[in-house]
Amino acid sequence: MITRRTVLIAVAATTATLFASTALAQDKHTIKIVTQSPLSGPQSVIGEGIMMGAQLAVAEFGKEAGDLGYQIVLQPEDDQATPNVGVANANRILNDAAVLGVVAHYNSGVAIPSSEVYAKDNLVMVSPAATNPTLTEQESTRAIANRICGRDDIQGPAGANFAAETLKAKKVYIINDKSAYGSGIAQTFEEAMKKNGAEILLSTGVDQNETDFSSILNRARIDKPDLVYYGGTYPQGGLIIKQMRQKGLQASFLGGDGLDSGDLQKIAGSEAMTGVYFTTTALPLSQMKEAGPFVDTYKAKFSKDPEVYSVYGYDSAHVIIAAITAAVKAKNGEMPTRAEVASAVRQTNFKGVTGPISFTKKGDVATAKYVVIEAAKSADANKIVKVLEVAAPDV
Ligand code: ABU
Repeated sequence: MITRRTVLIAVAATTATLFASTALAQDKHTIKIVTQSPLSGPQSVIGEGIMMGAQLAVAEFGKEAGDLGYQIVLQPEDDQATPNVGVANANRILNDAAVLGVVAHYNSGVAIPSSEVYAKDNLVMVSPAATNPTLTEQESTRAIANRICGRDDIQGPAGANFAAETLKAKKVYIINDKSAYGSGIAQTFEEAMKKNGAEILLSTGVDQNETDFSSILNRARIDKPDLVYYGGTYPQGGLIIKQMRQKGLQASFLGGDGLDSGDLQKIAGSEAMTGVYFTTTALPLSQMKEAGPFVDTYKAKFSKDPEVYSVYGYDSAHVIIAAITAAVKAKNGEMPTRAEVASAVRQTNFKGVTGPISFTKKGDVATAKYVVIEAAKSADANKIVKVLEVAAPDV
């Protein structure tokens, strides 16, 4: 039977709930997600793209945590594609208790030492693009280091198989930028090319700030390699392509996903792009089935086209936001610890825009795509030559 007393208790309870949720809305706990990527310097086009992708994810997926009383905010940091800067930022970030996850880094050479810092306090990182195997092979960072892209111990040999089988490359020049990424992928490419019976005429490193490749390319005019392979990123790769063609070298040019930027053609010049190929761990956005709404929202918000790694920044942030939300729910609304968020990230199992996302025990995405691209005069017209889907090694 409903009595006056029952009604009063019900009204009081409703008022208390309303009051509590209003107070919650006015005084939400802040949880920070940091992006660390190059926001200045030659690789800033990619770094900004990753940061902007993460920004969209926070706007879109932060609402559920908001309903639970937590406001998720994004804190962008500039690692300048430089290991020392990434590590210094990582140490500062680690001291901010509000930070529960990091979308980082673009560069493997920055990701690997920075991950050692994050691991000191179980701060989880999800990399959109760092492909050097060491990132997920080192025991010391096993609990916190994750990536949603592929690995160079698969990407390098995939490039070598394409070079041998399709380009029929027999005499090869290999240049790397001495970074963890560039030297690592060049090494896996070289080993696979030797197994394929190719002759390596030159294998050498160049400083990352080098802009004049005359001495190598003058030698190539005499040696006449049929392929130049480059391990490094698009700002320097674009210059090598441009200078090759200026010197009349028509050899094919091949590199890894460090070349996967709309700026490659802008730097090399569209007329230099014949015979240019790269492997990457991402389908072009135009071919990614679920990317339409992401691309439209990105263009509307930032008035520019996304880079392919922008959507990997978006999915990386989505992984962390979903893990934070799940960890808050698991604790009945209490603030989760960093270790609990790291553990929840490893339980991820959803379909991102980039594809299905779940992680191996090492933190690699369970299955990654490896794509061979024939670069066209403009990035919009790049052609897919081959797509492989390969399960991550998890021994
Ligand atoms: N994977 C593309 C280039 C970034 C890096 O791994 O260093």
